Amino acid sequence: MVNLDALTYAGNAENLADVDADLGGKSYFFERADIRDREAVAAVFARHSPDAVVNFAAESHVDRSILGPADFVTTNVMGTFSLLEAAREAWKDRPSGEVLFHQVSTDEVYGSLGETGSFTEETAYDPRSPYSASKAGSDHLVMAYHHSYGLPVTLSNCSNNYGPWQFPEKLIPLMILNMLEGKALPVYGDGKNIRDWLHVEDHCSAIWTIMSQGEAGRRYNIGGDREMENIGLISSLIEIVAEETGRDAGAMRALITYVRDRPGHDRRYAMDCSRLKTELGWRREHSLDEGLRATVRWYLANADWCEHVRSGEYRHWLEKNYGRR
Ligand code: TDX
Repeated sequence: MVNLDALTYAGNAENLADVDADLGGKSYFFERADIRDREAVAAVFARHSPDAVVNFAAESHVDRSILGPADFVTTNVMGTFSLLEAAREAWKDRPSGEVLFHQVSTDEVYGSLGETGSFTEETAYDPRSPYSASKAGSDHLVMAYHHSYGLPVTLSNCSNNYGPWQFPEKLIPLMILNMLEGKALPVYGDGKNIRDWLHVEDHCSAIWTIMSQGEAGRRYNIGGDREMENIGLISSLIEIVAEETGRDAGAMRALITYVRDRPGHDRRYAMDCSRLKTELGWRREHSLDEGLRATVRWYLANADWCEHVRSGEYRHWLEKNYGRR
């Protein structure tokens, strides 16, 4: 397995230090490179001759995309393009059953839902943030490479992930760490936006299921069937942190601070995952209640990691994002 990563602000070599110690140089290889760099990507293909590519690489944070869209367009669109070109060239003589390009995407490309309904794989793309527009663009390129060049591809659109190792700009780790530090818990708008939450390990098992059993040229929705209003989720986290640490839940509730809404904030996402469940038999393993508790415990047990990732750049970002709200 080759891990190609540019290690930008949210990347951290420490996350895979254990894997590197056990398997590095044998069945695991780390390549520091930027997917926008076509020569570097081609060189990685030449060195390792991969049979499959899983494109996890992306600028992924919606608020960052609103403040500075350029990296989203270049990394997500042009970066995916350079991976596709490398795969097309490297695999031109390979039968389609032997190689696969899997594109990891998001529910956000489908736009925003009202109070009812859910996104299916037939829902038309309607992205509304620079982030989701850049993911939509890259998804279209992936499908175009399938139709135009016969590249074997699969694509997955997943709902919000949570779990260990998540960079604390995302809602759940940000809230946990701010609770532990007695800092304000910034809730955008009225706190009633709805997200569907899935544990990262369930996301990975779904991707593996699609790669091993899915049909080339097809997209698959992935979700947790677990919709929550943001404010409800934050309240659950407060209860869990109180139980796990003995801190006063009332004092943490007093930290909730309603701030100006995210511009263009999508109201609700919900995924219809029946294709993945009925055709490929996938099921999630983690319930949200158990997964959130395990996540809180992980952040409590990994204070050093939290300190390392909350770098100077990260503090600067928090000032920029929340300073104007
Ligand atoms: O401080 C906050 N306060 C707040 O109310 C933050 C960081 C978020 N929110 C709200 C905005 C969203 O409604 O919480 C919800 C979740 O926010 P994020 O963690 O920023 O996730 P979201 O915007 O929903 O997008 C995430 O899920 C889909 C990922 O960042 C995307 O990469 C993924 O595609």
